Amino acid sequence: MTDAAKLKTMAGEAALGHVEDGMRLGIGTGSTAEAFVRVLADRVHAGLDVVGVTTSDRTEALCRELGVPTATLETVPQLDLTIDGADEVDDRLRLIKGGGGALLREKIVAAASDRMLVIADASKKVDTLGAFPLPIEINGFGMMATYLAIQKAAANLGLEGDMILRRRGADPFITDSGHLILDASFSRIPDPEALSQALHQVPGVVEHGLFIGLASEAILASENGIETLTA
Ligand code: ABF
Repeated sequence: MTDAAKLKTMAGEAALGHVEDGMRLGIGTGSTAEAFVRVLADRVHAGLDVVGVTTSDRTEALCRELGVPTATLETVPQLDLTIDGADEVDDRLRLIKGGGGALLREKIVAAASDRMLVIADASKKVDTLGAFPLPIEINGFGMMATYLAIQKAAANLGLEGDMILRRRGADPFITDSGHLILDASFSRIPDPEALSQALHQVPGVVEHGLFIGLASEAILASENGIETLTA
């Protein structure tokens, strides 16, 4: 196992300490969330009784492969705990997510949960959000108009930078819900709340990767051990 993989497993194992018998879990996307699913599967095989609502087709497939029971948010609409990765986390537990392309389902699942626990390696901790390009999920209809409206909304907040349509090979990347993603390189987002509100005013924006007021705790793994941030 590489050092990076060990840190993800460490974070996943620490997250298991928050999982109790009978819990309804939101299960995130990305390599750290996958490390959590692997340690969770071992516990399930040892008798832990949980059900997971997954945030992507990819995580759903992994849960099925490893024998972690899953349900949909339609049948289990209220969750006890969501465990998910992040691309950036600040000391107020504000997050950038969506590098894996699953931000819409991740946000719906996190919002349906009593608690959201972020798991990551410590390199994801930042003073100011924004070095990681902000993923913005948009409807394909009127894409150029939406692009310009986002650019204007951001400029009104003093934010400028490239916005690039995410691709998978030669084709646009399509999310599990059939939308497109713009990755916005603002470098620094000093007021994430204002940007979040402004983006929600743009009709073509389906959702964005700023997660504010959702995470209750973060487990950050480094070679020095686990650091825990709480809201
Ligand atoms: C998901 O996976 C995302 O919201 C975030 O984009 C990404 C983090 O991936 P990793 O754990 O592989 O760094 O949680």
